[in-house]
Amino acid sequence: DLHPVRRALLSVSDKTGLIELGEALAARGVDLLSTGGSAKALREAGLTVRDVAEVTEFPEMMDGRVKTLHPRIHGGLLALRDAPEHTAAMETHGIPGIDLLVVNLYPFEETVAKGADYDTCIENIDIGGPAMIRAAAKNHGFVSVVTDVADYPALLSELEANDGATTYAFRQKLAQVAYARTGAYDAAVSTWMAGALGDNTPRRRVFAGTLAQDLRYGENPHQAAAFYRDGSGRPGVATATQHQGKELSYNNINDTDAAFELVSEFLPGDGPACAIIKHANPCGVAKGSTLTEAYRKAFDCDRTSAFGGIVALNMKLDVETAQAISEIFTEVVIAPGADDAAREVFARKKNLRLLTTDGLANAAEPGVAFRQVSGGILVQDKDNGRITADDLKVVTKRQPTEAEIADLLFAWTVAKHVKSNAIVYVKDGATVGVGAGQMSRVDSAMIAAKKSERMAEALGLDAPLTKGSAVASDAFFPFPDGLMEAAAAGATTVIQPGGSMRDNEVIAAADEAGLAMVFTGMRHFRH
Ligand code: 93A
Repeated sequence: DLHPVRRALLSVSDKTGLIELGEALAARGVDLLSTGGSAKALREAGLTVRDVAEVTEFPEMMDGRVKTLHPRIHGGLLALRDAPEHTAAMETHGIPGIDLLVVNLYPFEETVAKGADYDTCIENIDIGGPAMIRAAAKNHGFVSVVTDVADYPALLSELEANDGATTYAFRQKLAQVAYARTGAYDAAVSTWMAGALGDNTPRRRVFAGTLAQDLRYGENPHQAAAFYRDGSGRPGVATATQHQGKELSYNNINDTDAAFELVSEFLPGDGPACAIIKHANPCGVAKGSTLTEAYRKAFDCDRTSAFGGIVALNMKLDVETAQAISEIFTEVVIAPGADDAAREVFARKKNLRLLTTDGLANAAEPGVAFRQVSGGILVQDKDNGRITADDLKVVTKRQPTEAEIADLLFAWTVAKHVKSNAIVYVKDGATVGVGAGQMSRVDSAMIAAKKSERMAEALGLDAPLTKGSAVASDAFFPFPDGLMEAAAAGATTVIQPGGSMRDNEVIAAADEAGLAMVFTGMRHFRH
């Protein structure tokens, strides 16, 4: 299963390592074929190279759109070397056999990430490259195809170990990697085009990603894992700059994303806001007159859980807030920027990771969300639903006051980011109890209230902060029991979607308890 490498075609956009590779191949007596820019670079390094144009007897034309798309090239990649008919065709038509193809594609993903205009992105769609890669990969019985600069050393070791040949297993693995590359490439084009068209429907969508990082492990140490960038350039954990601390783990990335997506709901124009996340759920979210106040209020929701948490801020981190955060152990802080003085404070905290982003994520922006199930993938619109006071329908006798409405909307926004069943108590622009992920809404209401009681004890308060609070439920109360649980905890206003068969019973119970309740007409399940 050994196949000797006698001729190589090198056609690369990213010229990293090209000269060294060309030299190593030439030293093995490999014949070099190459396209315009790659050939030029190799020649300038003193190597002997044959132009593809010389083989095809066609010049590279149409701004390079047609260079390698020719039977003399594709025949050389596709011919079965052990089929007499194929070798005869090579002979008749002057087709040189190509044993090694080294290609990396026009940098489409990078061009999109740079925010290039439509025509520039289109021009950066590589056609000839993927065609050659797919041809060579199909013919891996004979041809080696290298699509990643990082694989050059492995190729050279393989040639070294096999006296200038490659093994079948090696070529087969390269082929598998090659199809992953062309698949991801076209997926990136399709995803970009959907965005350019403003078409965000989940139908006919495909996942596209480029490897950002191999992770040490996944959710647990026995699970291997990797992190991919989707190429959207959206501000967030995938595109953030890490200033200090060790590498983010799988769980860190997941939690940092949850924190940043939540805090991005609060535009800086509406004042400072902070979200603290544990296990993908908020354990404290608050607005404040300063960032420090927002952090402290968020922290006071559930100090126990906030330990080792992930903090997201909606504004540039300042020194005072950095000092406040430094008082306990925090895994990650993510913010749209950080003052130098704030960074100095963190520099003393070796284990803390500081990430800065280029602005907040646009919470209203449409997007697609993927989830894997056994044997399939679920695709849906990202939940970018948002409401304002105008969308609320008061269903009780008592009308909420303006201040109460502000807390209701805040609670509702937080509930959107809490795993269902979600119950969120809010007072004065800060969560005071979060009930997440319970199978029963009553239990979520009860757990959140219990936690608030415990926090009140720790803070030395006379009564839990749920007293006089606003409560949000991510989905309707199917029965009055969940609502009664919240009322028992001291909630005085309620926000929920409405739409239950028993809305009348629930509204009657709210009136009985003297609550003001509003319906949103929108649900925020999050599983
Ligand atoms: O415009 S293309 O799609 N048409 C082609 O026939 C073709 N052949 C190779 N682009 C083509 N390539 C790409 O050119 C390769 O995939 C590689 O990315 C690039 C190398 O060009 P140069 O050697 O001129 O820098």
